[in-house]
Amino acid sequence: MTERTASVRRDTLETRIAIELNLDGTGKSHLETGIPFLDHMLDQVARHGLVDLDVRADGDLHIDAHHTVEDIGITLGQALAQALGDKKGIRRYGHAYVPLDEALSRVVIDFSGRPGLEMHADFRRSHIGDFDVDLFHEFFQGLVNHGWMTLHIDCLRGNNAHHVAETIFKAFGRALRVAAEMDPRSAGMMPSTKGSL
Ligand SMILES: [Mn+2]
Repeated sequence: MTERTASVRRDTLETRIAIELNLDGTGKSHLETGIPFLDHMLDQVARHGLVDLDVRADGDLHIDAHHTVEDIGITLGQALAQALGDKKGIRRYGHAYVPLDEALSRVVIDFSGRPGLEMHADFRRSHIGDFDVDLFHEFFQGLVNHGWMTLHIDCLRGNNAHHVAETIFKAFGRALRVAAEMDPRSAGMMPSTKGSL
């Protein structure tokens, strides 16, 4: 099997992001985004997605975390698209339910070739530590726009905002693992009657 890896650098006047991704990894991560809570969430994606993920960001955090979080989403989307290549032989769809104590989230992925995000998660706090919960939507919007994927995120219940966020990122990792996995039964076929994704 050819290596399904990506290396993406994205520099703007607001942020400089570098991401290395291996879809067929073992869950190793090296995360230096400058935003500890985002590092904690990306660590969940790597571990539960069994992808190797290296993310380094140097963003304008003196303003706030908005540009950096959004641009990491964009760059990770680009890395996913690059690593997936022509998508021949992948499962394409993946979903997962992940609980953490009282919180439960469901994430459904389709590497459809079309950007689309449905995110339904109510947070009972505006911030987790100093992390603004609005930024989760910015992250996933950037990710789907550049990863050419349909993503449905539903937090079904949960009180604790840290738990809610963690179930979303863990479920995303699990769903990613399934959707991006090579299906041994597919014989390298494109998982679409259209012939391309
Ligand atoms: Mn945690």
